[in-house]
Amino acid sequence: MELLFETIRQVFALSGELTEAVRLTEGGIHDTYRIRLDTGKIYIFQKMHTGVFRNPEAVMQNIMHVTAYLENDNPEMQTLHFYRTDSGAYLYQNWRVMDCIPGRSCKICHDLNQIRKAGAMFGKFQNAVSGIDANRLKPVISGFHDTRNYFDQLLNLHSDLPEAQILTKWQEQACEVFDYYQKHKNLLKITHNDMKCSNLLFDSSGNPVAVIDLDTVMSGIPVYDFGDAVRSFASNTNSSEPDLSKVGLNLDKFRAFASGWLSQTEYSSEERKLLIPAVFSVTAELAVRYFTDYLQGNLYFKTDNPEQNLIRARNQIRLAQEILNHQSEMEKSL
Ligand code: GN1
Ligand code: MG
Repeated sequence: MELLFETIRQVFALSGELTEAVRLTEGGIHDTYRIRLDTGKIYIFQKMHTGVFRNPEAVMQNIMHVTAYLENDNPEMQTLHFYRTDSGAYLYQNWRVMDCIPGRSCKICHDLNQIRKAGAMFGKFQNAVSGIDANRLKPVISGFHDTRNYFDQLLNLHSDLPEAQILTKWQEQACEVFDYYQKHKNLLKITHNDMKCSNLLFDSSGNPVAVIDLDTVMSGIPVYDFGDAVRSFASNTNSSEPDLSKVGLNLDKFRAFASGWLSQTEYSSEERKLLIPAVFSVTAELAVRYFTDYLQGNLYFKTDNPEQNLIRARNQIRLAQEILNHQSEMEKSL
């Protein structure tokens, strides 16, 4: 590995000697390393999963457009900075290099004040990117939040496991928000599409500093970003927790996140009604995605063992059930 990192360092013309390489395991798709050079500078070296992102060049073009837009429109917002090779490319054998933004991410967050600030930061991000002309960004994973398609794919696998039965029963309810946006395509906007807790960096005082992971910034369903963020911020556990008795939705966390989010975003009354249903839709969709990947041999999400995607699916099924149980309380507190 060290030889490869040294090649990448040279290809991207980074000066200094490599002193430390640490594998980061939070991301579920790419291979990611934090690289320290003797100049004191710290970089992220990341190999893109081209089975998931079939056109990594298009991903980088999108990111360049998004970061340039943010730097111009919201200069106070820190964003990602990628390096180019001598020939001007952002990729070398599907590896890319970016500055490591100082800050820490969390898989689960318990401080309500921090969660409220996170809601405001993510809301501000959504507000900012929604101004990008959708024609400028390529759909780098087609049907990425096509909830109906994920459910149809699962049905086609004819699984008789209990998880398949629960999920199938939920299909129509889970697809309501997606179907609404299919009928009102003018409401689709540029969104983050992966607005989970760990895609926000915080400083040591718990203030959010930057939204990271811009790979899937493209046209999407605005309320799904809210749903995804609530799914991860308001959960009692992270999605790998196997003990289902611990899995649940914390309403205080939900209220904290939602108040921050709504301080930065605006919706028509019609769209606002979809915010809470979207929390269920995105969670059920992710359960289907994990479960389908398990049934198909774990080709999409990174796993440490063959059962991990099944454990994740069960966790998200339980969380989706908890979301349904608390739906009216969430509605009331919006
Ligand atoms: C994946 O790679 P990562 O961890 O940022 C996935 C998201 C899921 C998330 C669940 C391109 O994101 O859709 O919500 O895992 N990204 C892709 O943790 O499929
Ligand atoms: Mg991602």
